[in-house]
Amino acid sequence: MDPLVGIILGSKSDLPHIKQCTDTLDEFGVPYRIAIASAHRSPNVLRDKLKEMEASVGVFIAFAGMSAHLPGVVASQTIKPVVGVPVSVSLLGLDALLSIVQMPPGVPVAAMAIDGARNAAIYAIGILAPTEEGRKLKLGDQLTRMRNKKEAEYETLNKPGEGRIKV
Ligand code: C2R
Repeated sequence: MDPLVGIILGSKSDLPHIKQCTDTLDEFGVPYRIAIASAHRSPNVLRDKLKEMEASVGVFIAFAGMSAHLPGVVASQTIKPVVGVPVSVSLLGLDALLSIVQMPPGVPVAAMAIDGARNAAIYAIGILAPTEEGRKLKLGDQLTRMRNKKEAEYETLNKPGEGRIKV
C-alpha cells in the first residue's frame, strides 16, 4: 500500500484552514488520513493517534494556531518527516509561526508559511514522490502545469497596450 499523508489538527476549528491542503492532495491523487489531537489539551489522544498512524504514514502535516507546539510534539514522537503549518488564529498567525519555526536541534519541523496549506501538500507530496516512480512523474507534470499557468498570467499582465496594470 502507498504511504499516506497524515494530517493532524490541533482543533476542529482548524478544519477550514486545511481545505487547500486536502484539495491539493486530492488533485494529485495522494491518499491521506486526518486526525484531530492537541499536544496541549489531549496529549494521550495525540500519542495514541500517532502510534496508530505511524506505520501507514510517510509524512505528517500538522496544523495549529496560537501557541503551536503540536508540530514539534509530533516530530518528537515519530521518525517520519513533519511539515508544520501555522494557522492564523491570533496575532496574524505570527505566534504560531514562531512556535513552529524555531525547533531545537534534533527535532526538525519543516515550517510552512502562515496558512501555507497548499505548499504543505506540495511539499509532502515531494517527500513521498521519490518512493514511487509513477507519482514522481505525475508530480513533475502537475508542478510544470501549475508553474506554466502562473507564468502565462504574469505574461498577460505585462502585455503592452493591454492596460491591465492600473495604478
Ligand atoms: P480552539 O478553537 O479549539 O480554541 O483552538 C489549535 O490549533 C487552534 O488553532 C484554538 C487554537 O489552538 C490551537 N492548538 C494548539 C495546540 N492545540 C490546540 N496550538 C497544540 O497542542 O499545539
